[in-house]
Amino acid sequence: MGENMIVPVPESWAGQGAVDAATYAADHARSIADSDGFWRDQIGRLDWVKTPTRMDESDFSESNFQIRWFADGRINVSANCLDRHLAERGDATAIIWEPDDPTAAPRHISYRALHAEVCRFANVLKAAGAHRGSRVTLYLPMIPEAAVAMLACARIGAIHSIVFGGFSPDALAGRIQDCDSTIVVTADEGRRGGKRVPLKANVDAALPHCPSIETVIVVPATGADVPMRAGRDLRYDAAIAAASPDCPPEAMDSEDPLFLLYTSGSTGKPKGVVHSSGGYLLWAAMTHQLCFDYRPGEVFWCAADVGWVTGHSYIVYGPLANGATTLMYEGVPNWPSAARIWQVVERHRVATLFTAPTVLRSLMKEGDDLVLSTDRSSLRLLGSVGEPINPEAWRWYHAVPGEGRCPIIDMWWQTETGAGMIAPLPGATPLKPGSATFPLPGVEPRLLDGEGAVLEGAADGNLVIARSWPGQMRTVWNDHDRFFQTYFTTFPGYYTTGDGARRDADGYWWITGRVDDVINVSGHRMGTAEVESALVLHPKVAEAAVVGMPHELKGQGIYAYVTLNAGDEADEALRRELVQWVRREIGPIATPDAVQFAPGLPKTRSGKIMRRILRKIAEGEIGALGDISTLADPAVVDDLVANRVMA
Ligand code: 6R9
Repeated sequence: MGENMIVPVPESWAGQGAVDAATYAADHARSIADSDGFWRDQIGRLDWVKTPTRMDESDFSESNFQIRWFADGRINVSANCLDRHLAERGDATAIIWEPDDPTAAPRHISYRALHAEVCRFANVLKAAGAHRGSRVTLYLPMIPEAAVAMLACARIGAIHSIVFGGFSPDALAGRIQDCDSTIVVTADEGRRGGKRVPLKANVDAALPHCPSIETVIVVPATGADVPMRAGRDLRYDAAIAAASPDCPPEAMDSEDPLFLLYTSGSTGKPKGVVHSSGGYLLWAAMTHQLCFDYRPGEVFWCAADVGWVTGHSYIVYGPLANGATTLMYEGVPNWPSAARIWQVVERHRVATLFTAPTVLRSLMKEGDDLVLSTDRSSLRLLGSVGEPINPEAWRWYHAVPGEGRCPIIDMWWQTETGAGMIAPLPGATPLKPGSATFPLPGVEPRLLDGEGAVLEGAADGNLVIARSWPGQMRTVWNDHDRFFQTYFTTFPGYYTTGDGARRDADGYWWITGRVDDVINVSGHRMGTAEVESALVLHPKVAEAAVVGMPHELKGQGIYAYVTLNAGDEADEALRRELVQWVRREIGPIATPDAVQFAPGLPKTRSGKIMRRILRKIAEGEIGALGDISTLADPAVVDDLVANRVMA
């Protein structure tokens, strides 16, 4: 039914959007046929210290591999997000901060005030030794100081690496060690859903393993009394008060890294995805403006965390580059009640809400009354990101919160792509519930079969991208070879996304989910290998295999098969201990939903675990295990099926 249902551009939008259907078609066609000319027109979205004359110089081939855009341009990202807005909208609100506690006062921070604070903090960072190219790790709650710290790094050309506040001390340590950052910016504690997160204590637990760190800057977010180590730890408030508000922006090369962000892949440790200054900012700004039809004065709310790429591009860089008012929410959407998200919309007259399907599914089951008890007349647009949105959630989002009048912008993209790639434009694109619709200008998606042959017309296959775009990641931190191997060798000449997709008879794109060993839990990427490594660190675990399983709210849940060392007893206490163990090793987002003790795992004669079979069992599709004759010991399958865990 989904494929045939078309939701037309609403009356109220006809002729209203910045881009109509004909303009979109012409722009997309030109971006492919005359890429150079198209981008020469787009670079004017930003203020350059030196306007680039060179556009795309990327090449996906092995012999000449490079991703490079606007190479002779010079730019400062913080100046684009702050300074250039001061003359016209210095007193306009840049950030509205909504605190976790609904009875606490929100903050409104003007562009002028944000600019001053960023300059001061940039001077604090400089005094602590940060400079062009050095790495600064940010481990912060959702407070305005997170945006200040990002922009302050950008101002002096230091590279920020944000680590989500839900990650454990070990995960934090690994991400500090990989990039040898010299400074950590954190808070005494974070607040989320009425609970406290001991951020400074986590930093203290991580740092014995991080010799590169010289300075820790601590924002007093809750006022908790945390130990401060003399000579290493500084208080943010005291340092800011003593710093000069004068800090000229550093002129960076377009290709200089702006930030790195660790993300999970199908193998090995998380990769430090490196994004550029010029190309990334242009992509974030352009997609924010086109997809959300941003209009001056409106309140834009991306309800993500700055610890994920969505927060980077659509809480901070895209909106601020466009001079928007961006809402930053400290808490979670369903606390103290499932009405909170809509109460925030009402309180701040939000025009655009951008959230994840997992949030919608959890709110949907609480019924419509909580939504209907709020005034959502300010809403003009609704966005969805992070995972495929199921048509039921889409229709609910559209009909109930959106009152049938707000287009749903289902935007497909990845940490690696910098910002949106496949998404509707609200005034131009008739929608289909569950489809991300069409590629944005500059994006050339293709479908390939398993052998790499291009599929035309209506088809199902591997989603790849045939040419570079400005926001594409430039490398994996410290491992350019891994970058090439991971993304450009499966299908030579293409960027491999790791997602599967279908193109229907009308040309609409439907993302079907990951085709690799990455699972998507509540819109958060998790490498199955990471959870397995955490499990086998436990002294009683001999071997572990982790797969995704369908989960009503989370989209996918984590299903772990665990083989114990000989002599160790499988019982409920150990099961609970292993769940806690993984939470402690990685963080609560990696909490296994099901743990099955297995005397053996299904392996080929060459010793490879056959995950296909494990996935089917976790999914409960035990009638469809396929060919198991190549297994070294087909009998293990009977045991796995018999002892399947219902989560
Ligand atoms: C932005 C972000 C990327 C993976 C991606 C895909 C899934 C994201 C989606 C979507 C279907 C959408 N994904 N948006 N699937 N429709 N609108 O989420 O980045 O954390 O790197 O995850 O998320 O599977 O490959 P990231």
